[in-house]
Amino acid sequence: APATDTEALRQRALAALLTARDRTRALTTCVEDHDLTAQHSPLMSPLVWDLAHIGNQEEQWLLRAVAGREAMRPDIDPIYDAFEHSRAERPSLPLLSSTEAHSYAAEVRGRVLDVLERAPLHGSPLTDAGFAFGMIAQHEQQHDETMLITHQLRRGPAALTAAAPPPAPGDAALLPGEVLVPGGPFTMGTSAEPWALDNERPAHARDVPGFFIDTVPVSNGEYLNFIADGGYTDPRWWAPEGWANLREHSLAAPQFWTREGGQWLRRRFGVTEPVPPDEPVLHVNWYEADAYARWAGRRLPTEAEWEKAARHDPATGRSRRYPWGDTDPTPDHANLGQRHLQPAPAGSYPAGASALGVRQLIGDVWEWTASDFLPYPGFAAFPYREYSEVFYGPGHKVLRGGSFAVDPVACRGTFRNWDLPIRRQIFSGFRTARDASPEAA
Ligand code: AVJ
Ligand code: FE
Repeated sequence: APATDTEALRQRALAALLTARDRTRALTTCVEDHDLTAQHSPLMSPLVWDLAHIGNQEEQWLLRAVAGREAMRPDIDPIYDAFEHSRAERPSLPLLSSTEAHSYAAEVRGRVLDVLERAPLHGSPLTDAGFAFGMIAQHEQQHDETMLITHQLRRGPAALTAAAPPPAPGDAALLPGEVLVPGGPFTMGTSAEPWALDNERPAHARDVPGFFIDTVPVSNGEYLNFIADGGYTDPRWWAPEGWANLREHSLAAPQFWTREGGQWLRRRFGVTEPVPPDEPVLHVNWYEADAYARWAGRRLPTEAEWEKAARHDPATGRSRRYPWGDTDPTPDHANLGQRHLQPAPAGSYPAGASALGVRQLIGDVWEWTASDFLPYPGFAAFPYREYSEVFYGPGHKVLRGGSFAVDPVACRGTFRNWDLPIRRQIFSGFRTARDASPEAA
């Protein structure tokens, strides 16, 4: 590769690593030590586990795999291997203390910066275009989202400093309710995006018949109509497993909602407020999204439909990197990066609209799709099976688009997230779709 390209890649990798560490530091220094080592929910690790795991993954991939260094602390590898111990059992492991975890992560990072200065960013699949550095920046940012979820589950007064609310949309009331996506093939996935993870690859043609998709994510106001219409008391809207889960846990509204004096309130990062009707609904599981869609006479979009709505440009026939085009996200395009600790009102970010006029596909809330998490034709696990391959199958549903908690480095039109259909502590919402009649399509 020409030297200038290599220098630009090095700068990009450096910036991505530094941005991730700034966020990690903010999330792990705003609470007292006991809040770092406590388990705030059996669904989550103690924050101090995420912190040392971030350092341990960085050590394994950038110091050992890329630079061939010896293990710094081989004794702690099993403690920070996500497959050895469930989240629920992590508090009982001999974890590094918060001081030790901070200094371990800092020590690893210091050595990584030396490696990055000299590493050839080409000549091996792991380092081509700085992939391993980009992968580790994405890994850290994914755990920064995980840690933000832990903060949301934590009881007590707010720990994170209040962020400015996102900008209100000007023209939301004028938007059409849905957008027609014409039928035909489009290119799904990518073979060109240098830091795309294994499950996004390779690019391949997918034929998607015409369909209509909501212009904006489903709002709290719309979701309240479902609740008021008895949505949580009528099994006819629910998949059987979703109904069983609802009964077992007495679900009656999204997570973090409570009803007081005839009004719905929701708690967010230690603050309780009336549910804002114009915000996209958040903290619903796949079954809730599926039931709402059925109640509304619609359905969830498939993963391929979601990606076609986000990337397909009918004027050129090609797929864009992002809904708005091929340029990296700016604050005008989307609500990303924990800049605002909440989704923007439905209809925001006109500059982020897709070629067909669909809004807020990137940022704000992760969007449940109808699809199971499955490999694309030609998939090859890289660089490790445990990132994607071991999760493929009918147990996990795909989420797309990223939330306000996702950093731009870990978000693009092809990025795939997945979770169990009962999960709702994640920053999940959804939009609905319907088939187009043959004439319309
Ligand atoms: C892609 C969000 C499902 O958190 O389990 C972090 C990301 N993988 N460390 C997860 C991940 C390994 C992953 N998700
Ligand atoms: Fe991890």
